[in-house]
Amino acid sequence: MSGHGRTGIGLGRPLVRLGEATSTNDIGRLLAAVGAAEGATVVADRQVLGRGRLGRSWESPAGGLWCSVLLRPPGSPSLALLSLAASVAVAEAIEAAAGLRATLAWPNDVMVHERKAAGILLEGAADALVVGVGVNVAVPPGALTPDVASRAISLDAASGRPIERDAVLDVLLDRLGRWYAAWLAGDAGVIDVWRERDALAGAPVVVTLPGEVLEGIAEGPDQDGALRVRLRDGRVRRVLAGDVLSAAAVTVRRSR
Ligand code: BT5
Repeated sequence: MSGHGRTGIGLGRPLVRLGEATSTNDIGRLLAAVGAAEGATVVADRQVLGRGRLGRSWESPAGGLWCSVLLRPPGSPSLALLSLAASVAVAEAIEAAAGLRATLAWPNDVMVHERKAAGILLEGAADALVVGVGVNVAVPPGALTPDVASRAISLDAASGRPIERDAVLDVLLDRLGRWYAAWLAGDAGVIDVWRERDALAGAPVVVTLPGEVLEGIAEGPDQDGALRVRLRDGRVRRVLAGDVLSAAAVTVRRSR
């Protein structure tokens, strides 16, 4: 059974609403440290130090959904698969709340009209996990730096109608609760659902790893959540962590 049918784990209680935070993941980690229950959620109108992966920053002006959810899975589980499950939950939430088709770019970009609508940052916090989700719900392009604005998209602009941040949050917590329950139960069905949304399947990609750059064709995630990249000589490399960009995106960047 996949996360679609399963009864979800209730998330979003308590719900802490802040006007401003450094990063909602910071608050999520604090909640973890003081023993808050699984499902505790923080949402901020703005983040002044929003972060992405690998030390990158996440621009978080007013109008977006910037939130973090505390999870307390038992044992030491596979975070790669949980990260994919969270991406699927975000894509489904965007579709349900805004009526937009959302695709996924490994490991955790959620794309609408081939631009980044949302990102996910999973962090360990003592004996807990914090799932940070950023969605450009109603972020005016002028509120982002030009470089980010040129690759980002907001749900209201993409759908041509106003979208409520809390409507996205409600459905996100529901979808995340279902996919989290499926993942806890060892259900690897999320891989197939992820693959149905894969924006990069069959596309030429450039993968930047520490000390190495791979060029090849993306073949989607394997059963462990690692990205399979077919190199020119036919060999397949599994990529566990790194940056994946479509070759087209890299060409655009190089031509500047
Ligand atoms: C991510 O990182 O995509 C994870 C973003 C997670 C943000 C949430 S918001 C709530 C919680 N609290 C936090 O502090 N973080 C989480 P990564 O794959 O590393 O992508 C980062 C890159 O996305 C940046 O280097 C920019 O190029 C781009 N970017 C920054 N802000 C953006 C935005 N608002 N919309 C689209 N792209 C953005």
